[in-house]
Amino acid sequence: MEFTMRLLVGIFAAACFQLCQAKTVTYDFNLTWVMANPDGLHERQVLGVNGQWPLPIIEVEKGDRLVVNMHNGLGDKTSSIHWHGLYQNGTNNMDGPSMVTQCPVLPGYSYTYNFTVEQTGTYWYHCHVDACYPDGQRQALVVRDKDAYFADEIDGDITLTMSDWYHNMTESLAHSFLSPTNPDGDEPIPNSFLFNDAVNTSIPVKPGKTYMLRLVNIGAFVGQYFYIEGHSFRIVEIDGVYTEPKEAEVLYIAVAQRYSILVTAKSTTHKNFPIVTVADAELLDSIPDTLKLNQTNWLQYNASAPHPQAVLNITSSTQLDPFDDLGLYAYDQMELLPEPEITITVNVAMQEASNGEGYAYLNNISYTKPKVPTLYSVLSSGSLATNPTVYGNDTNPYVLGHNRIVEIVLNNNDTGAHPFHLHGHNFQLLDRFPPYGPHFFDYADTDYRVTYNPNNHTAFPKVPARRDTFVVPPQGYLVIRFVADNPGVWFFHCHIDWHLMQGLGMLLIEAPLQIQERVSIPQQQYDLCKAAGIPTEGNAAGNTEDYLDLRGQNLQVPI
Ligand SMILES: *[C@@H]1O[C@H](CO)[C@@H](O)[C@H](O)[C@H]1NC(C)=O
Ligand SMILES: *[C@@H]1O[C@H](CO)[C@@H](O)[C@H](O)[C@H]1NC(C)=O
Ligand SMILES: *[C@@H]1O[C@H](CO)[C@@H](O)[C@H](O)[C@H]1NC(C)=O
Ligand SMILES: *[C@@H]1O[C@H](CO)[C@@H](O)[C@H](O)[C@H]1NC(C)=O
Ligand SMILES: *[C@@H]1O[C@H](CO)[C@@H](O)[C@H](O)[C@H]1NC(C)=O
Ligand SMILES: *[C@@H]1O[C@H](CO)[C@@H](O)[C@H](O)[C@H]1NC(C)=O
Ligand SMILES: *[C@@H]1O[C@H](CO)[C@@H](O)[C@H](O)[C@H]1NC(C)=O
Ligand SMILES: *[C@@H]1O[C@H](CO)[C@@H](O)[C@H](O)[C@H]1NC(C)=O
Ligand SMILES: *[C@@H]1O[C@H](CO)[C@@H](O)[C@H](O)[C@H]1NC(C)=O
Ligand SMILES: *[C@@H]1O[C@H](CO)[C@@H](O)[C@H](O)[C@H]1NC(C)=O
Ligand SMILES: *[C@@H]1O[C@H](CO)[C@@H](O)[C@H](O)[C@H]1NC(C)=O
Ligand SMILES: *[C@@H]1O[C@H](CO)[C@@H](O)[C@H](O)[C@H]1NC(C)=O
Ligand SMILES: [Cu+2]
Repeated sequence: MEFTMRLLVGIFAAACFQLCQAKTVTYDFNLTWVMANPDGLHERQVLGVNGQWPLPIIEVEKGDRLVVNMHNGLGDKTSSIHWHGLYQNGTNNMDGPSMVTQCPVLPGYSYTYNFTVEQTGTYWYHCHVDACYPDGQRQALVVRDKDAYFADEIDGDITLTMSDWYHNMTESLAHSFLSPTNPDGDEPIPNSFLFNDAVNTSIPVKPGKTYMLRLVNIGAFVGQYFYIEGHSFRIVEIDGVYTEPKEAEVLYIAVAQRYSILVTAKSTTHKNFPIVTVADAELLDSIPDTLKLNQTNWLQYNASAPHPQAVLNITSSTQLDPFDDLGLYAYDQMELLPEPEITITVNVAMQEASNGEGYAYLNNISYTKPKVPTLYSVLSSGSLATNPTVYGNDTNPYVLGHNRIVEIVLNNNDTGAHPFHLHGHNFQLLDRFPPYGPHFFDYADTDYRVTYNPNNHTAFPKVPARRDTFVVPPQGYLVIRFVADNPGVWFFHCHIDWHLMQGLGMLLIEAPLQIQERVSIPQQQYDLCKAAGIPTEGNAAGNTEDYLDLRGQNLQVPI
């Protein structure tokens, strides 16, 4: 009897802990231009919030409701916010990508993002309209977790961002990038690299203490190698998914990826140790003399001791040997999903179109925005919502049945690496070729490429790592799997912002009939479209009479 009572009290306490603790965290974000000079080399206009830049790191706890009232006070630019890595389960209209799940927010208009956070770990948020977030509208978002399996071990929790940085406005760079004067699609070369939106940053630590460092690449283009002189560390989280701890010395953090590591400080107070980031020079088509590829910041044990520059005993970033994320295991032991019910095989290619501009293609389609945000096409098309024709030819739509097991095979026909991101999910990492390590760039400078052969591949891990952004090697491939258990329209795209502008993306329209049951759009969000002259009903061509008649749809520039 007493035991039963205690059990009941226990159950009640556990339930209350979940319900009673959950709170609403509200931010009012007035987007405004502000001046900043984060690298000390050039002052420029940046996209700030309430007159401030860098943007605030958003902190919530699991179960919290996050409300962000975004007002566009920029005057001359549209905006939106994507909550990178958060599932938006039931709230697809809060996901943020313009013309996918909402209209772009015009200057003078507002959009209220309002959703619950049911995950834990390290995320980030950024603008998701064209040519926007490299101007500064991006920052980390942290979901704290007192119950993390390593929580008892850590004495401090520190968020560290890294990013490429341009001195020019993104729109001006985009204008010369997507132009007949640049048929090869050479990406703009950054002017510098930032660490916590600054340079020469010191991170104070106390001897003997253990810190969780949340590393987030909030850049638009360049991956970063990361290590700390004289220290190894344990990886415990990637992209919001706890991993079995793995000792590592060097990481490669592609744009949009997150790694949380545990670092135990030495028992010294005499020295400071360089935190070293080395830009992935393989991504850069040219390297100006003025560009500092490697950066030194410090794990600071003693503010009055010297802060030495890193001593790099390498001549190229390719000599660094980062930990292979395929070698991590999900801490929750979720096993390899069974054989897929839907397999999507896509080919990545970059090439010059007939107008002389360089575009990017998945199976020869360069993602081209529809006339109606795709989510609104789902909501207005009734039973035709399951027919991909509705969503247009060049949005590259795939309709996924509810709860189906989906496999995506990405064969890279390009000589560059690409970090691919899926909205609304994380996915299991099954295979990648070539693996991280000395052979990763083997096919970068050859005419030869390796495509995935389902009958001859490396054995898949039993308990795969999961994450939401995964790098496909030059002229190699990757294979991922997930369950379509989150009804919504989800973008799958390269996270190099320049490549997204070139069309390197496609749409997964997951369980459209369930979307119709679960998602409702507040009037404020429809009004916004009206102001922008964007229809909120109809197929990709804006046709509300015949959803299978796509005449007038937006089409890509002919190849
Ligand atoms: C950062 O440190 C370097 C090397 O000491 C120095 O040249 C540069 O001026 C510093 N920049 C800033 C903004 O402090
Ligand atoms: C946003 O900031 C701008 C510039 O400071 C100001 O003019 C405007 O009134 C603000 N709007 C809101 C809704 O706070
Ligand atoms: C956020 O959504 C919840 C649940 O739908 C609703 O109760 C609440 O009023 C909303 N808050 C705002 C500020 O819109
Ligand atoms: C970038 O800014 C510099 C200096 O203002 C200018 O000379 C250059 O043309 C700009 N480049 C682009 C692509 O906008
Ligand atoms: C590190 O930066 C310096 C100065 O930019 C450069 O000389 C050196 O080659 C760089 N090393 C690597 C590995 O990029
Ligand atoms: C910090 O460094 C300074 C300069 O090297 C040294 O004089 C001092 O003793 C150090 N402090 C501690 C607490 O080790
Ligand atoms: C650089 O030096 C470290 C420590 O001395 C060594 O472990 C590493 O192998 C060296 N790297 C290269 C590329 O020589
Ligand atoms: C793949 O790349 C080769 C060599 O660049 C090119 O000839 C071929 O057309 C490409 N194939 C596709 C499907 O993009
Ligand atoms: C893409 O186009 C190339 C050349 O026109 C063709 O050979 C190839 O089969 C196409 N690939 C797909 C997946 O449609
Ligand atoms: C769109 O795709 C359909 C079916 O694949 C095809 O019949 C049609 O010709 C395409 N339309 C255009 C304009 O490319
Ligand atoms: C399987 O793939 C490996 C590695 O690419 C290759 O060496 C081997 O020849 C392939 N075997 C068959 C039967 O195709
Ligand atoms: C979304 O919520 C449903 C329950 O409503 C759950 O079954 C599913 O696993 C969730 N999906 C994700 C990706 O969280
Ligand atoms: Cu890319």
